Amino acid sequence: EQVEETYVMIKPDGVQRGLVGEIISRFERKGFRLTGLKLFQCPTELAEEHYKDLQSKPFFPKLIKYITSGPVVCMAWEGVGVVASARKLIGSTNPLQAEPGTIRGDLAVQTGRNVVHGSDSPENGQREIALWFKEGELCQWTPAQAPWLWE
Ligand code: YYY
Ligand code: MG
Repeated sequence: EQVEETYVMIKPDGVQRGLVGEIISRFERKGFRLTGLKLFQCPTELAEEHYKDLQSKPFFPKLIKYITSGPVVCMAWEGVGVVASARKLIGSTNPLQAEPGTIRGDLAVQTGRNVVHGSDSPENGQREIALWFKEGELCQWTPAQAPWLWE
């Protein structure tokens, strides 16, 4: 059982709509470990680097405009299975196809306004955390709940 890290980000629509507490709560209650958290106005170059695999897509310019249109909330979460689990909590890319009970299924209607990002692999989790956080912005700590969450 390999400990993984994932990068989760509340996009500008989530911040503008006042959903920050609601979204963080869902991850917090689940039982992974939070190792990084900040409100951040993303520069264009960083958004382009983050989404570089999508550079050739027709929606890329719109996506970069959206992600840089206001502050985002950057999070790093750690734990066994956290990458796939966070994607499940988030739901399908198109919110109309996302299951009820997921963040996108409960809180969004359009792919272009789907309120939250989650890394799609452990490799991308590490890559994205290194991209969005500086050294010294991440905390290794032991939650008081640890023995009640992890055997
Ligand atoms: O990982 P996830 O966010 O679920 O989807 P990706 O395929 O990685 O696309 C990233 C991002 O791009 C998506 O959350 C919204 C946007 N997007 C879009 O605006 N239009 C599409 N047809 C596909 C993706
Ligand atoms: Mg993706």
